[in-house]
Amino acid sequence: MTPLFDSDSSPPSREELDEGAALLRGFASAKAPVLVEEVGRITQSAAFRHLVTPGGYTMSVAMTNCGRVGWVSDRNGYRYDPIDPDTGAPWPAMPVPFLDLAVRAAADAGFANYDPDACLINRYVGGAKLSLHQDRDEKDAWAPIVSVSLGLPAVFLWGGKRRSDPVRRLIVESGDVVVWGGPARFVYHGVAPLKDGQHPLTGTTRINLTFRKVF
Ligand code: MD3
Ligand code: FE
Repeated sequence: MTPLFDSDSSPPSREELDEGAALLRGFASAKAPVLVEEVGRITQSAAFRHLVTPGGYTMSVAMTNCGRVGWVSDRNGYRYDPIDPDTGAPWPAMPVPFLDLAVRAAADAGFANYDPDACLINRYVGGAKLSLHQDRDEKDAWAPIVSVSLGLPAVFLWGGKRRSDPVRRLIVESGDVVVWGGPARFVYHGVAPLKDGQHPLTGTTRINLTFRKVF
């Protein structure tokens, strides 16, 4: 008999974080090994790299993309680009298990017919962090961003619509999915420096998939 859930994890649950924002604990747990395997495949043709911000800082998080466009940054600014600037080739296609998971998670959180064009893949090692920011380069301001956490746990920083708003801290673990759209779409957020550790799926790293509707 196939167990419904891994013996070491709880059944999936949904928590409304805010209007338009839902935390689906364990939603991706059953598919996590397949998702990590697909990340390995993607990075064979589009390797993880440390992007440089327009301010000249090299990001501690390593990134790559799959889908019709990818998020990139350099000294000239941020953009979505159909071409990987490191290879000159289009980004790898979005794997079916990625798309399937993102669409099911969005629907579960109340966003029907989700149709993401991009998936940014972030890799954190101990000490890597993502400073407080808004994701505002996407044309569709209502469609959700779907975030899938894999591997080591992290502390999400969850603020408000203004940078100066108070910030909540939320622990996310492997298999947890956050969907934020509609009124929660432009909330400031980030990730606190990752604590060192070992995870059976991802070793010394945390991987986060963020699905976006760009066009
Ligand atoms: C959004 N990456 O790549 S969600 C990004 O864990 C990015 O790598 C995060 O933000 C990561 O642009 C994924 C983190 C997060 C936490 C709280 C939020 C996003 C949020 C609260 C509101 C809206
Ligand atoms: Fe973000």
